[in-house]
Amino acid sequence: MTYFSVRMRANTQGRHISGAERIVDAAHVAETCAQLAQRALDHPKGEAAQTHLTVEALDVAAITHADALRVDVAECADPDAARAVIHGLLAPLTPHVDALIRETFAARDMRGAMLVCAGTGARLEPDCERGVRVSHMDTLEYTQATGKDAAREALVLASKVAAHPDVIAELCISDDPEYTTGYVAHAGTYTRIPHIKPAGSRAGARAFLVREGADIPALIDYLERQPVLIRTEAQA
Ligand code: PML
Ligand code: MG
Repeated sequence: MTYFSVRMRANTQGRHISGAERIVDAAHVAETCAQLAQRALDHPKGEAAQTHLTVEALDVAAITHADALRVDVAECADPDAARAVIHGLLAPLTPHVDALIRETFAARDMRGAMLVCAGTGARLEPDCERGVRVSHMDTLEYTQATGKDAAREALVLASKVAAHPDVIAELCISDDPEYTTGYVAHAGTYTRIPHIKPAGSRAGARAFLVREGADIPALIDYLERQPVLIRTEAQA
């Protein structure tokens, strides 16, 4: 069977509004294009002025598979409690945890994720305003998605990222002002963190904590271009 990567990115006067993508078979390409185009118009950051859709046939032999992370939920009543959970999860992994958390909350409208060296705290991506956009991933079995399904999509993305041996952990705060659940992914677990930011906040970004000495061009190539299908629990 032929698979297609269907990708949408939308902006208004250069400001990133929305991006989403699927990997689907030929029978689902048209409806996926329609759903993603509609999403760019419905985004809480505003109706996008420009929407770009890409449909790309994939080499089936190049597609790899990975297991979904295990999902856990932290008990957090407010953003202070959420920060304490994030700190508790990431502090054992890097001496630069405070800067990592501060920078992730300070970022705005990035298309992609920050790459942060666990050993030095340095940013590793070539364009720090844009970040590295994780692409070419979906669940192994086709799942019907009518609108934005943030939790499902984030689990798929985080599972692809975590499958790379040079990524130690991920911190994610949605840049959607109305979406206040974020997560930390580490050691096979995706910990959902409610109330990570106040409703209405424009804060939001992803940061990947990367092993010191990692081959960064190879890691970026994997994150941006390697097609990966994720086995979820239902498919195991
Ligand atoms: C995003 O908006 O891209 C990030 C969504 C984070 C989802 C967290 C969750 O609900 O599990
Ligand atoms: Mg987003």
